[in-house]
Amino acid sequence: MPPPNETCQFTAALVREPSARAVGGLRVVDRGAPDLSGLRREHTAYVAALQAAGVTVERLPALDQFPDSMFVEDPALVFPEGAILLRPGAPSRAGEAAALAPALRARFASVLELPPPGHVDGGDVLTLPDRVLIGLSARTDRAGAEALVGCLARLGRRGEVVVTPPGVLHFKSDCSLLDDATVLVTARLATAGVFPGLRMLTVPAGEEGGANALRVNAAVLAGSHYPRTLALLRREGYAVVPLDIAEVGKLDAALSCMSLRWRRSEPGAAG
Ligand code: CIR
Repeated sequence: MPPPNETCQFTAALVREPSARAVGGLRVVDRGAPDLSGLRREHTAYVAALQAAGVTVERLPALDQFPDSMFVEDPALVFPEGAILLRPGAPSRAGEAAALAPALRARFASVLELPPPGHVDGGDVLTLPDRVLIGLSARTDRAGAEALVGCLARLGRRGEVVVTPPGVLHFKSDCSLLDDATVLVTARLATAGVFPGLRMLTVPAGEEGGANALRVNAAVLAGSHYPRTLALLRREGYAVVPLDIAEVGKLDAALSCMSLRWRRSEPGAAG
């Protein structure tokens, strides 16, 4: 019997259209400049995959003043019980949380704000069934992570501060939750001891970028450029949906970062 999968059940998602300036987004690793029509094509296919998985997707308009704003996962966290506006760690992305605030306030009865002075990117935050991991990184500092533990407690969730492997942009660049009992991880994160009690599937060497997959209801969205990771997931019985992420990959992004996803808690509730 497949493991239970409550944590990756989603009914709703927010995405933001890529800006015409998205090609100027941040890049730590130079894999060449992305192509705007390719970014738009990949984003459109991603939205279609979320919809095919049973999610109602709402599209927010592009924001030209924030080239990276299509990566809507980084300025906020969302849960069935409420949302948290974060403080992204890259100066060029700092204003994205305020830009997202009206959309979240319209959809969630409770919207908390991460208090200053620390910083957290949503890409560093992995929600597990019983706790929320917050990876320290170049974008997420100790003050931000500890403040986030406080915000999570207000929503009834337990936060735990962990460390992102050196040289990795975001904690979730190296891992994803596949179901309530299983994480997909890179070898360098598998040895960090941060997933006690969970089964780990390790992506093959050379396919580290494949660790950022996205379980949505019955589907696992995964980068089509990682054939051995796709084979591993299929062997384990997951319903894999391969997606081209070559252009977003040039902006150090993959699959979790292009949406905020949540499960509407009960009929009639906000969100
Ligand atoms: C950045 O450096 O912030 C963007 N170019 C990529 C953000 C990707 N976000 C994510 O993986 N959560």
